[in-house]
Order: sequence, then C-alpha cells, then structure tokens
Amino acid sequence: MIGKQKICVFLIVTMLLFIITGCSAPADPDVEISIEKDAMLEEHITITGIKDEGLVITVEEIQALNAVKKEVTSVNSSGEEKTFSVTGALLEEILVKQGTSQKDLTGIRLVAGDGYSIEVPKEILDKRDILLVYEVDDAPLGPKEKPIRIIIPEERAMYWVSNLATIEILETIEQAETNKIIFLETVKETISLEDYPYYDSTDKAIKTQALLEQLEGDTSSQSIYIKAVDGLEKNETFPIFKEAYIKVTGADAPAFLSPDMPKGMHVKDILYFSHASTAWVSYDQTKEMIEIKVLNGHEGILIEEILKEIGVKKEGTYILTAIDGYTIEVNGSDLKNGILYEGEEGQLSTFFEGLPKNTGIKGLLSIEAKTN
Ligand SMILES: Nc1nc2c(c(=O)[nH]1)N[C@H]1C(S)=C(S)[C@@H](COP(=O)(O)O)O[C@H]1N2
Ligand SMILES: [Mo]
Repeated sequence: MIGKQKICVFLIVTMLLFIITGCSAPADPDVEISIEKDAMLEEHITITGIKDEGLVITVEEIQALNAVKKEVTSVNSSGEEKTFSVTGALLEEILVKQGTSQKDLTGIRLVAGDGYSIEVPKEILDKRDILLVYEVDDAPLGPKEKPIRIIIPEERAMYWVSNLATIEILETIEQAETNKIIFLETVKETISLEDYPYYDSTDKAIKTQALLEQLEGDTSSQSIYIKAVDGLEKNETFPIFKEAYIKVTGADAPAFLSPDMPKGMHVKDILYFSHASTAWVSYDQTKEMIEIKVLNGHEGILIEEILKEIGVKKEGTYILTAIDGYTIEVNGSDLKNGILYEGEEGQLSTFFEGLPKNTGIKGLLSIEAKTN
C-alpha cells in the first residue's frame, strides 16, 4: 500500500513539473530566451520611405483604427470570380496621421514575406481605397495571409498582397523617353538561349542579364516597365528583373519569369518591356495590336505604328540596324511608308515605298532615333 502511494505522489509531482516547465526536456536557456523574444515581437508591418527609420505598425494598432468592412470580388487568371467580405483599416488613415496622403504619393511597392511584390501606381493611389485587411469572412487570416492582406477593391487580385511585410513609399522616378527599340524575335538569334522547363514542355529563354549587357552602360533607370497584350502594365524593380528570364518560345511567349519568383509575378504575352531609353518589343505581339497592312505584296505592320505603340516620338533621322550589322538611315517622315514583315525564312524585314532598294533590311534588329 505504502509503496503504491509513494509511486502516486512521485507521478503527481513529475506531472506537475511537466505542466509547469511546459515540456519534458531539460530547459535550454537559449531556447527559453528566444521563445520570450518571439512573444514580444508582435505581428507587424513596416512602412519605409516615410520616416528615416521606417514606421513599424503592429496588427493590434491596425485593428484599433477605424474598421472598414467591404464585399469584394476577385477574378483569377481563368476568369473565375470569388466574392468575400473583408474587414480592415484604410492605409489612408495611417498616411494622414503621418502628414501625407495617397494622392501625394507617386507609387508604393507592396512586399510580402514569401517573395511576392508589386508596385501600385499613382493612377490607383489617386482613386482607390487601400485596405489593410485582418479579417476575411469574419474569420482571422490564414497562415499564408497573415499578418495583413492588402485588398484594393475594384483592382486586379495581383494587387491583393497576402503575407504583407513592407509597404515601400516610392520616390518619383523620371521615366526616360524611349528612343530605341530592339526586336525580340531577332535578338534571340544573337544571344545564347537556355532551356526553360515550362509545364509539360521545355522552351527557350534569354537571361535578362544578357539583354542588359547589350545596353552599353545606360543605367539611368532603376526600374523596368512591362506591358502585356491584354493591357496589363507593371513596373518591376531592377534587382528582380535582372535575376529573371524572358521565355521566347512556346506557350505564353514572350514571358517574364523565373523559377525563383512567385508565379503571380510572371508576365505572359509581353508586348514590350523597357528600361532606361531602350524597349524590347515582340513583333509577333504587336501584330495583335496593330492593323495588318499590305505594301508591295508584303503583309505586315507600318513601322510608324509600332513606334507610336511603344511611345517613341522623336523627330529627325532613325537608324535601322540588321542582325549582321548592316545599317541604314531613314527620315522619320518616311516611317509611315515603311512596313515591317516576316520574310520567307521568318526573318523580320523592311520595305519602304518610294525609297531605294537598299532600305529593304533582312533580319531587322533595332530602330533607334539618331541623337544629334
Ligand atoms: N504574398 C503573396 N500575395 C499574393 C500573391 C502571392 O503569390 N504571394 N499572388 C497574387 C496574385 S497574382 C493573385 S491573383 C492573388 C491570388 O489570391 P488567392 O490566392 O487568395 O486566390 O493574390 C495575390 N497576392
Ligand atoms: Mo494573379
């Protein structure tokens, strides 16, 4: 009897010890300290570019702001719609407390913990509510969405950044005027292509670094503008862009992507992208946007129309360069009489009505406004 009681007491004492210490392993002082630190480090986001040190705001502080509840509908890439109700605070309330306002900003970049990021341009900042959401359908956010999910009602779900870490207030960047366009269909013949696995196929891609190396040190810009055929426009940061690829064959080409980048940051069916004063253009995709014309039996698009679409508007002389280095100079006013078409072997070719035959280029690589 006594023996049994002793065992019972021993069990109760050890059980109590288990409960008090929380675990069976001997307490490791380092572990205990880090647990304590984690508990102190509340869930928060950081806003940079507003104060020198960056502004840290906890979720608790966000929940103490005026709560806004809204029904929102997201549309995913396959056109499927999902409606839910979200609760959060307005970014504007935080900005106003800091003595600024969405309308005073030229852009913000939303950066997530999982590597996703996106720039929200001025046009959206000027007219939309930006919600810092902490509840969806009256339930707290899931682990992949915590600590805050951005929702911008009426805008594409690509702006609805989950797992928000940082809001970067961007400084005004002077968008350089484009004065040179390079055709992707031709440049891909001059650069070594890498195999790029894409779903069930293996396509070919150009490392963006290889394109940038051809720029001859034009580093006047720190961002890349990308425009897709469906109208999607995006600014990507230089550090993100230069680690990525342009897939130039197969489905969705040309596409901006990288195996290390969240899929939502990929851009399919690119019309063109530009950096500093250079734009890389897909002839195949411009054909989707611009009226097809026939000139002297050649079916293609007018060169003037391409330049207009890309926003090249310099007057004066243009230099057209072929893949083999052959160049011609053409007066800007003649570009409306010039057509760009695919030659018999698929090479981009030009024909100018009323100009000498030597203006017919095979394998057109670039068109550049002559600086004088
Ligand atoms: N942190 C993070 N947020 C993100 C993304 C992501 O990959 N990571 N993808 C974006 C894109 S492209 C879309 S379409 C939506 C998808 O939202 P859902 O996963 O809730 O459907 O989230 C956006 N927010
Ligand atoms: Mo997306």
